[in-house]
Amino acid sequence: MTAAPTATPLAPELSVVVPTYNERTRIAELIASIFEVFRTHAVDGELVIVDDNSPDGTGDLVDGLVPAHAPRLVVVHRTGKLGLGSAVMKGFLTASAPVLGVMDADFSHPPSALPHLLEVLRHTRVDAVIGSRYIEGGEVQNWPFSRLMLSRLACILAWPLTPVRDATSGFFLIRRLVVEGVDIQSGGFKICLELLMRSRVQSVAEVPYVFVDRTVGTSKMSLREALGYFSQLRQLYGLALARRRSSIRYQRVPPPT
Ligand SMILES: Nc1nc2c(ncn2[C@@H]2O[C@H](COP(=O)(O)OP(=O)(O)O)[C@@H](O)[C@H]2O)c(=O)[nH]1
Ligand SMILES: [Mg+2]
Repeated sequence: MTAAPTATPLAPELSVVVPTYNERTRIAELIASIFEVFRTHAVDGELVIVDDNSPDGTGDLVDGLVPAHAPRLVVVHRTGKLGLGSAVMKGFLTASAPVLGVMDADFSHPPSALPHLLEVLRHTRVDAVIGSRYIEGGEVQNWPFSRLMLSRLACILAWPLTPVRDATSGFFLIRRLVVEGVDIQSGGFKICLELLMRSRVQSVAEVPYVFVDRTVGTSKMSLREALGYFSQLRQLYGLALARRRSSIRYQRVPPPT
């Protein structure tokens, strides 16, 4: 008897990268929810979890879920906490779809919004679609006032750099073609802004969504990350000055009705 030839699955249409650090409590629920959204919306989607050796065992837990979703669930293990931005870039390198997405592991970014973001990308031919808290229809729920102010300030400081109102969003889709080979300088939280500035993105759509703060686990945002953002901004302003102007075409798209 000969072994059956191994079927080579077609490449997925969308790869969603989820960076994780100590997200054990809800990661299984999130994975189930994302695959359910893929199934009900007929999206051939891949999920790439990039875990930084979480002390709470998130990586091992996800390893155990791989057989149920193979080959569409992929886990990347890194040796330690190396930063959200570099985790996303590592996930992009591992992902196999022409469209790459990013979302948090804590349900702040609703999996149910993924099909709409993908639809926008399909129908407008833009290079990236950003889920936005800060355009009409977008909202932040349950953040303490201080965190909301910090986030608004971070966005406003980036306004002169791109037309995007929520350039510090952690929820977006981008075409692989425009990020391939791109080097990021900051490994930290604001990977969306970094990619808007350093990738070959020429057109962007911003779509509102409702961000709901995590109900379990703790945020990995820290003073160190906030300070890192200032040095990232300094570098990106330098880049913008050297280029003189941003050439990104911009549009807003309403949420699904
Ligand atoms: N792999 C990896 N993931 C990280 C790191 N820092 C944060 N994350 C993940 O990135 C996402 C965003 O972090 P989160 O704590 O939710 O930040 P917040 O939403 O701004 O409060 C979550 O899924 C975290 O688990 C890191 O250093 N490495
Ligand atoms: Mg979060």
